Parts: sequence; C-alpha cells; structure tokens
Amino acid sequence: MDNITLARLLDETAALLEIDAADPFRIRSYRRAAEAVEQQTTQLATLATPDADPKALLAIPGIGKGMAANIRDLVATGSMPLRDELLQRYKPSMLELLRLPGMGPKTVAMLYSALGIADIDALEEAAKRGDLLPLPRLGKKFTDKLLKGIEDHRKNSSRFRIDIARSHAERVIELIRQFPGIDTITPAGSLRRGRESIGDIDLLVTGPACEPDVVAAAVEHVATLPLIDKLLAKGQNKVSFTLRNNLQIDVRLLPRASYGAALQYFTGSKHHNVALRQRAIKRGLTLSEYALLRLEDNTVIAAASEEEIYNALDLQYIPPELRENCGELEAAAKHALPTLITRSDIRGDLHMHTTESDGVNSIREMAEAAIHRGLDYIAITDHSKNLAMTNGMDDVRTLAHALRIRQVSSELAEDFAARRGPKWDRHEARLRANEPNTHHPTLPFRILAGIEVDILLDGTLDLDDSTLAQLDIVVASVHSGFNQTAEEVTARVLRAAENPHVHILGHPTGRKVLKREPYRIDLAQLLPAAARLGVAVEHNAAPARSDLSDLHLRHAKEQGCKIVVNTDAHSTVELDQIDDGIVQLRRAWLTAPDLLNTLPVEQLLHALRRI
Ligand code: DGT
Ligand code: CA
Ligand code: CA
Ligand code: ZN
Repeated sequence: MDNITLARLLDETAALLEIDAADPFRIRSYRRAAEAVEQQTTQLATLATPDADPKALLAIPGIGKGMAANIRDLVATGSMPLRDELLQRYKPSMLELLRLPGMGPKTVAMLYSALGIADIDALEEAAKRGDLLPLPRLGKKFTDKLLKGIEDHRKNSSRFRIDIARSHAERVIELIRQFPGIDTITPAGSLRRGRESIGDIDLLVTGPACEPDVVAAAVEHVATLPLIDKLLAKGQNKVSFTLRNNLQIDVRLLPRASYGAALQYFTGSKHHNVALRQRAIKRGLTLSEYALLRLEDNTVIAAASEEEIYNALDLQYIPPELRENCGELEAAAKHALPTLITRSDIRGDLHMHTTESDGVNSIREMAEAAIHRGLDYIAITDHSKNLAMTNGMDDVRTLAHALRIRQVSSELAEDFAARRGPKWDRHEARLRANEPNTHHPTLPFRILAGIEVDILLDGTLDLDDSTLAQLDIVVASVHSGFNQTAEEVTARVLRAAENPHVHILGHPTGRKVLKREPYRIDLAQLLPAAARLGVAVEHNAAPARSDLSDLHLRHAKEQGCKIVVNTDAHSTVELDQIDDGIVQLRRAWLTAPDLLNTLPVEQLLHALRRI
C-alpha cells in the first residue's frame, strides 16, 4: 500500500467520523495524519511491518500511538476496525453532501438510512421526484433550497477557497524545497493576486538547480513528489499534477536571469498582461515570459525582477493584488497608486466569539492571543439569543458577560502597570512607535464589551436598546431568513442600520465563498444609506465569508462608508484570518485611513459613536 492510498483511507475515515458527528478533535487527528502521511518521502508500508522498529512511525509529527496502530492495520489488512465499523453505517461519498447548504451530519445520516442516498446525483434525483417531502423537517422549502444549492455546488466545485489552496501550496512548496539548489519558490497566478477562489496553483521555482543545463534532475524531483495523485504533464521545465482532492498544481522551474519576467507573466491577470504588452509595443518593446526586449535588435531591457520590468515601462511597481486591469496601469503611469493597507496598520479587531456562545477560547485567551499578535484592543462580540444553536445570550446574560469582559480588561491593565511578562514591553514599544506625540504614550491593552446582535426578520434587533446602550461595540448581523426578497431584506437591514445603538453591520451580504449565494440585499441602496447614517460596514476576514467582497469594498469607499475589518474569530488561531482580510482590502485599493480599526482605541470609539 503506497502513501497516497494510506492517506486517502485516513482522510476517508475523517469524513465518516464527520458524518457520525464525532468529536472535532478526533476528526482533525485523522486529517492531520493523512496530511503527514502523504508528506513523507519514505513509503510508510515499509515502516509498518511487524518486524520494523515500532518507534519509526511515532517519529512522524501528527502520528501518535493510536494512529500508528491504525496505519499498521491498514497496511496489513487494507482496512482498520473503526473504518469497518463506520462503513457499516455510512459511505465516504456522503461527505460531499455535507458541503451543501442546510445539510448537517444528522440530515445526511437520515437521508442515507431512509432513502439510501449517498451522493449528490442520487440526492438531486430524489429531491426532483419529491421523495424528500414526507421526511421529517424536509418540506418543500428545504427541497427548493437544496436543488438551488446543488446547482451552485456544481458551478463552483472546480474552484478552491484561497485559504485551502494556500495550505496545499505550502505543503507542495515544503517538499520541492528539499531538493538541493532551489532557493526561491513563489506562488503566482490568482493565489498571488489574492483572489477569493483559485482555479489552479501556479508555482515558480528558481535557484542554481533550475539553470537549463541541470534542470532535468529538479524536474524529476518535482514529478515524483510523494503527494502527487495524477501526473498530468512533464516537460523540459514544467510539471503539472493533481492532488488527491483534484486540485491542480503547475510548477515551472526557471533560470534566475528570467525569473522576474516569468513571475510577472504567470502572476497575471491575463487582462493586466494584455494591457501591459500593449504598453510595451507602443514603446518599441516586446514583453514575454522570458524578458522585456527591444523590438529592433532583441536587446534585453529587463528580465530578472518585476520592478525592473515595470520601471522600464515607465510605471510604478504594481502590487499583485491590483493586477486586474481595473485602472492600475493608468494610476501607476501617473505614480498615483495608493499606499495599500498592511497587517501592521491594524490596531484592533472588533468581532470575535468566546466560549460564552460558540467560540472555543475564553475572554482572557482571546485577549492574550491578540496582544501576542501586536493588537492594541479587541471587542468580544458573542451571539445573541435568536441564534439558539450557538447558545446566544439574552439581555441578562449579555450584561453579565459585559461585566466579565470589563473585569478581564482591568486585570490586564493591572498586569500592564506591573509589567507582568515581556509581552508588555512589546506592546508598549509598539504604542510608542505609533504615537510619538501623544500625552499618554502607554495605554494598556483594552478589551471592549460588545455583542453580535441578530437582526430579526423584521429588522428589529434581538436585544433591548437599553442593553445595547451599555455596550462599547454593537455589531448587528443577519443569520436567518435567506429567502427574503430584495425589498424585504434591504428594508430589514436598513431598519437595523437606523438604530443608533448599532455601530457595525456584520458580514453585510451573508454569502459563503463557493458555498452560499448572498441574500438578495441591494447594496446600491444600503451602502449610501450606511454612509449617511454613520453606521460602519464590516469586511469579515474569515475566508469562508470574505464579506464585503473586494468589489463591494471599493463601492463602499466611493460611497464614503466607514469601513472596519474583523476576523469573526471563534478561536485564538482564527485571529490570523486578519491576513486574508488584508489581501481583500488591498484588492479593493484600500489604504490605512480607509479603515476605522487602524485608529487608536479612543479615536475609534469616537469615530463609531452615533449618539
Ligand atoms: P485561476 O487559476 O483560474 O484561479 O486564475 P489564474 O489567473 O491563476 O490563471 P492561470 O492559472 O490559467 O494562469 C496563470 C497566469 O498565467 C495568468 O494569470 C496569466 C498567465 N497565463 C497563463 N496562460 C496564459 C495564456 O494563455 N495567455 C495569457 N495571456 N496569459 C496566460
Ligand atoms: Ca492559477
Ligand atoms: Ca495554471
Ligand atoms: Zn455572524
């Protein structure tokens, strides 16, 4: 049994556990093991024989005692007891059903036991025949929504969300790097431009091992990477293959001298490149993936770096996120490109959850993780009661929670005053660097007491105004009624926006990238209204949401909206989603002053205040 098969079986077990609604940590351990296995260059089957050293498997990160036993079973028998047990109840193909809107593990399991449905085609047929109607909780509305969901899924299933594509790219990069004589590996294409979804991954590789006379050995290394599922093409300096999940990777190995030209060409976008080539021709030059040349005598003008190429065309360097032929060439020609926002501009994060609703970390854990990441303040915004499945809070709990949030904030302020731990030196240094002339240069980290309050179907809010009035940050969001008409949902959100206790409209369109269409909200109406009312709109940085999208963000700025970027973190690690958000803000041409949460906390609170 080879590593890819082994990985597939472990991943399949994770899928079956997911349908079985098993403990998420257990599911995760099988996924991690699958990734670890396909990353190995030695065939695990040779380490898993009865006479092999039992410690060899345990030396692989992500594989503990239990997992090692599973691997031995898989190698010896082709299966393992847990998998056999799960396969008596479910089929691995059922996992794809979980990707459809409205389908949780319970529904998937029920559909299988009642109707034997185990894949999307069968589900679609059954839904069209009306077979789902008699089942509990799956009426006409469910069937209609499901058929629409299946249609969307088919349309989108060949693309991958950027964060997922990136994590696969990183695994491939790590393996390519092991070859001696390779020093730079850069993702190009849509991944480098930061599009929210990715068709395939383009990797550009350079180093001494990529020079023409020796490149064959490096090509061979890439073409035999352990995680390759299907090898699609192997050329002189190019290898294309797919991974187990059908994600395609195109790898190109290039000599150092033409790396810049290749990076420029393969970053795209196609439309940006077409416009750039036209500009070259007007100057008597020709631009290809190898070099920028003078037409008359083929002299190389620039090739080694992108900067040289743009400069030789009388352009400012254009950041990859802007290369969509949306006015960037004109702006670069006038040296008028914006100074795009970066992560270090962000001082605070105003939307996150704790164990009080559906998060996995405490107030203090979230705060310490934020300090560690260089933030100056956060707002804790757990859910309100309408979102019952998240254990949302009523008015009484909301206020008690606010009290605890402020307590933890004061405790941190005491720690800060007493300098308990080195993190405070970093925090203070950062504050000083940003505020050289302020009267109080060293403020403690601040946790703001907030709420993510549900916007109910009629546009009223889930909690009393008197409760909201006592909070520092009120994020109002839609989490229900996705079938409302454009008039209904727009009027609903406008009504919420008119409530002066609301500071921020959370994830304003409700879409899920590649998974769920936005609700039919009319942003052409909402954005100017939000600007007029002084309520901020959120860019939700979670890659699954990325809402508002890059295009909408550009409109929001044009309309003069207040804009904030938040992670909506449900755990400390998700605070890093801010990076995904920053990429989208950059694609929208936004600068630090366009975002309110680049302000120090007092100025932020002032800017958000409406009454
Ligand atoms: P994707 O993969 O669909 O998310 O989007 P991209 O932009 O990564 O597109 P891809 O992978 O087909 O090509 C990567 C870049 O290489 C693309 O942005 C521009 C350049 N490129 C590739 N093939 C062609 C081509 O046939 N003509 C032109 N003009 N450019 C190309
Ligand atoms: Ca691509
Ligand atoms: Ca490609
Ligand atoms: Zn939300």
